[in-house]
Amino acid sequence: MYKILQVTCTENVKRISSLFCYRIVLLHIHLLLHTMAAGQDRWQKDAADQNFDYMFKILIIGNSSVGKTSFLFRYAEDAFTSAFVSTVGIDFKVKTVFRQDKRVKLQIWDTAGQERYRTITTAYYRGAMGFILMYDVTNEESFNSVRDWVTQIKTYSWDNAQVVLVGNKCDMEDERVVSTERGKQLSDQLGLEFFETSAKENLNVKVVFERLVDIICDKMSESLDSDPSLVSASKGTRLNEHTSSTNANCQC
Ligand SMILES: Nc1nc2c(ncn2[C@@H]2O[C@H](COP(=O)(O)OP(=O)(O)O)[C@@H](O)[C@H]2O)c(=O)[nH]1
Ligand SMILES: [Mg+2]
Repeated sequence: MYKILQVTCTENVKRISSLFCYRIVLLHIHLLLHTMAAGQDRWQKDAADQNFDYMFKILIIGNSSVGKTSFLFRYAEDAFTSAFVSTVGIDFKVKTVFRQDKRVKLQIWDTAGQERYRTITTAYYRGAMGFILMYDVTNEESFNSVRDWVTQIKTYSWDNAQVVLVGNKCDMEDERVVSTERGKQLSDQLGLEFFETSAKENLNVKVVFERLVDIICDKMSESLDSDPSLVSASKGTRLNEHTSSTNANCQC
């Protein structure tokens, strides 16, 4: 009798736990679909807004927890939260900047968890014209990963993609392990522009985006000067189709 009761109990526990697991899986699928639907909606809304001269896709990459989401949040919403909330799903924000009378629409993509496994897909890199490659000045490992991230960019993005190196969390002076000099030295070796920033204290955040836009514009002008067919032919360029030929000579 005791044995029968025990078996029944065990089976019930199994049934309940499998039901519980099933519900968790359903919840995850629901969340994923919701995130994708939200992304899709935004895509459609953004695509409909044609009021810009150029559109640049920018990616923020770097190890997990260096501050990518906070950096984007600070730039797009002018806010900061110290709570660590792991990025879920696909996320991007759109911000329009004005550079020398040109409306430049930035579509800024935040890595969504994949950075932990360094499995950011080619689809994510496709069409990106600029990268903000971020490390954390209080985290040696994130600094040591910078070269790997550069390799990823070289492998998956188009040749003209522009990159700036960013050492974030420069407000945490007491916990700093990567000096400004080492950051500068690495950026020189890699041929990248370099900034130290703080998403928390809002230091250099806007500067980084604006500088990256300027670098992309300069590169576009250079490419056009040498070969005007380059811009329309390049797979990564996301110029507005309605952009006139005079506009295409970005005067940023
Ligand atoms: N002190 C300080 N903390 C930061 C800064 N940027 C991000 N953080 C914190 O670092 C943690 C990870 O940030 P998060 O943006 O989620 O990193 P991500 O994984 O690269 O997206 C969070 O607790 C943030 O509040 C910064 O500039 N200064
Ligand atoms: Mg994040």
